[in-house]
Amino acid sequence: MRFLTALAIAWFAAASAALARVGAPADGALGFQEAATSIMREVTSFHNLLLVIITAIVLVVLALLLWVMLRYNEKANPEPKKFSHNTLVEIIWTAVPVLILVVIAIPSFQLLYYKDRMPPEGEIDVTIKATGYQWNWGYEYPDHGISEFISNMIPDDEIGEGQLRTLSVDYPLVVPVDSTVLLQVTAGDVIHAWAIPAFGIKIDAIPGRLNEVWFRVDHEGTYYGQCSELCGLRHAFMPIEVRVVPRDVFDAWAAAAADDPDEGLALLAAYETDRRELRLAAR
Ligand SMILES: [Cu+2]
Repeated sequence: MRFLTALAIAWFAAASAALARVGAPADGALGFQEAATSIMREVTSFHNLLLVIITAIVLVVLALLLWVMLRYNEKANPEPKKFSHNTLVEIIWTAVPVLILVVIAIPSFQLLYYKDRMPPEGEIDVTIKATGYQWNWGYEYPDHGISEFISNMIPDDEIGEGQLRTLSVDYPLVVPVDSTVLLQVTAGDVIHAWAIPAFGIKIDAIPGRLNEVWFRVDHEGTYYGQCSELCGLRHAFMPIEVRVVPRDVFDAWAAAAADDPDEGLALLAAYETDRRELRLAAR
């Protein structure tokens, strides 16, 4: 059985060696991280729409300013006119901003409700409960019989190859690719927030309350985020790492982790090693 699992993992590692992505901040980068969910793609396109609107407004105002400064300065226009109202211009400068706000509001509310509406129960593949603590995250998979395991940041002096300082953890959250995940978020002490930029997800973790969010990752890889609600001394050191793996690797991991979390972790490490070796071999 173990041999078969290893074989299956090696095969999936081969299939996915080229596909895996890293969702993490990069030096000197501008803009958002590459979108890994439909939610983040919508966020990005809404952001691009705002960028167009903002640029257009800045250019129009700049042009108006230059026109007034050049055409109506004291030298070019020594005799100023004395009128103080122009009904047409006043209607335009009231109506145009209203129209701009409507153009912004429609996609904004569409996006808000797209994120907010939970998928029907039959479409949810995995349910996870994330609990924020001072200062780490606990993850539980109630439908897979995996009781809570704790995800701690790797200290600076223990960072290994392929790991990122203040982002990598000792036990990542594991989810299958192309599957709908329902994430329930709460906290055990103070308010925290669970956030992954590449997923377009940021949700408060509040003691005594269960918040829900959904996502569906369409690219295999490792995605990083951080606690995003100031929660105390080590707020900056409770990162979130999500490992997105093929469905079969997830199933194998879940079966192993339900017995013993460490066994699940070993399986995950084996998959990662195989994939890295294949990636190196492909170079
Ligand atoms: Cu926190």
